[in-house]
Amino acid sequence: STHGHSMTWKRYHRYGEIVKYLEYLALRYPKIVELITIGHSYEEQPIKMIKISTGPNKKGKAKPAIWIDAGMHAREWIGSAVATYIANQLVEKNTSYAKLLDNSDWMILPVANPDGYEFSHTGDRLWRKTRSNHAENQENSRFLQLVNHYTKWLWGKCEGVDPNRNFGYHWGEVDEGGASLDPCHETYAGPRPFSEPETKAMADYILANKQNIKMYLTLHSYSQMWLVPWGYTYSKPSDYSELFNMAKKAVGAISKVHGTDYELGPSSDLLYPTSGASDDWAKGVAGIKYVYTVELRDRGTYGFLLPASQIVPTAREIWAGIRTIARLVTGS
Ligand code: ING
Ligand code: ZN
Repeated sequence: STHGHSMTWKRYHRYGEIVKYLEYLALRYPKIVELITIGHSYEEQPIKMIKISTGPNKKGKAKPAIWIDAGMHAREWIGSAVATYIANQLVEKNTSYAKLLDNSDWMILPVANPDGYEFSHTGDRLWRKTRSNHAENQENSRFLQLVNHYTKWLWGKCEGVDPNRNFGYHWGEVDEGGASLDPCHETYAGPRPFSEPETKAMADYILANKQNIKMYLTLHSYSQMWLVPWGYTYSKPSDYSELFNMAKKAVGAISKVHGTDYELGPSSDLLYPTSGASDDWAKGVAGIKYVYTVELRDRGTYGFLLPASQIVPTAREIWAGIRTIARLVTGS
């Protein structure tokens, strides 16, 4: 195209096209966009993100930052599309967001699980996990290895780990319903915390920047929910009411755009208790105060197969919600 990239937000894009768009942004807007490779996936694809910053504040200090990741679960394509839409708004319309960018930096990782994302395009559209193989090298009995081998051959489901059960906070505590220690299960937590290069790369980058990150957002789908920690327990963090009230403002701003309703509450209540999710880790270990998992459209009509015609409306409403609270969190 004449733009030097192929992003349209009218269809879902492959990982290569998304990376090309990030590269385009860094090349075209070098003063405000930094392209960062935080690590490599199991299949050795580079895991790329961008940092958007108009520079240090007037006192020469780094600005408070907002972190957004998406595409942790392979089949949840809408999250990655929304993440690149937000990057597009902040960078290509930076003059409209001058005040916001005066007061905040943004770290955007559109595809946290590139191997899974690609496999959901080429192999199994409903793939969720990473693409690693731990079943083979586990200290299982030869019998279990044999069973695993044939289960895998029959079902092809034993590869990979659920990245959103692989983070190192209360990891592996919940082993029922919401998480599993069975490699062939959709919510397999992995052989140990951060067994996946994808979750390790993300966590390392966040830890290295944790003093600046004021809000951690992770985009998932589907069900239209704005989830507040904790996931691993039914009890609430001591600052739950602050997190809840901030989230209420996001949900209010979302509904103003097209009237879309997002349910608000703790993930353990609204969905199911789980352990090893990234939001719990971001709060419990990285110490970031405002931490949310956002479950995007829809409520199940199309589910994971959300039509591409809903990318822009979904992105517009979520961006309204995010920028509203980003201003409050960073004091813009
Ligand atoms: N949902 C999230 C999942 O990882 C979630 C919901 C997030 C539960 C955080 C607990 C903690 O299962 C999807 N759709 O992935
Ligand atoms: Zn998900």
